[in-house]
Amino acid sequence: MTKSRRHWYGAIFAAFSLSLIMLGCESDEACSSDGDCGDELLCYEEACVPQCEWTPDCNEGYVCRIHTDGVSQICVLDEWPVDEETCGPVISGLTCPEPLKPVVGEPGFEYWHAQVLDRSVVDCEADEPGSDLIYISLEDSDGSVLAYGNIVDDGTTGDLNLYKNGVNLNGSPPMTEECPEFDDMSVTSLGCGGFITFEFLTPDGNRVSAEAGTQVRVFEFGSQCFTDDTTPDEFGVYLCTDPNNTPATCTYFIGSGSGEIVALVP
Ligand SMILES: [Ca+2]
Ligand SMILES: [Ca+2]
Repeated sequence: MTKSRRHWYGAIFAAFSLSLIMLGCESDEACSSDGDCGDELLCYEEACVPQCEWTPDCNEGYVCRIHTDGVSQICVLDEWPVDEETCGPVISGLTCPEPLKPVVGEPGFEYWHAQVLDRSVVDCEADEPGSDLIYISLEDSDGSVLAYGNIVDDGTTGDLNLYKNGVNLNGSPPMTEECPEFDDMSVTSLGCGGFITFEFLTPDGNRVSAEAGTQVRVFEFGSQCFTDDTTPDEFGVYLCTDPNNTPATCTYFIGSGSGEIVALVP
């Protein structure tokens, strides 16, 4: 989609969202399924809400998130409270959102997929849009790498995103564990509101599950790198409760932040 067309859509969405608020649709128009809602609207938490391509399409205070159908994207209220009880055992450099659809994993649950979801809303049309992933790894509690993330669902966004071929996120160790040159072989940018869902592969190519006590490290090109020319990005890390990887189940929030973070698997 061209930049001007995106702006055009954004304007339409913004106007549409405004009209919805004026009509009270987002809070008052009850629904039990998508079919109950008008054109361009979908049913979320029993209210009709507008669709979106990314967060800039939504009104201020709203973010673009994947719908429960696992395909569409909708504007939902951006709730980002800092609450240790809600956040759970995050352990390193993290801030905490409230998950879109909280799902509590069971003790001892094996998670086969993790999702990194971009939360950037500023400078989304820059040439390094959204969070810039260098690698994601699954580690034991001592920080020894068990496996690296391999893309299973590519939800990157942005036609202007030049860094989304994903070759650096194929389950192989990163070329360097330091900050690499910022290029499309070393970095995959999610695009604003974009996401990637990962499985974890050993060097032999075997899948590994994330069990309680392991930790997920996300190394994003952030303030720990030479970032004079890059904008700060924020992202959330989620586990998927469906072992067959239905994207809509990737809602179990375990951490968020910018740059390099480590989130404990509860
Ligand atoms: Ca970026
Ligand atoms: Ca970045």
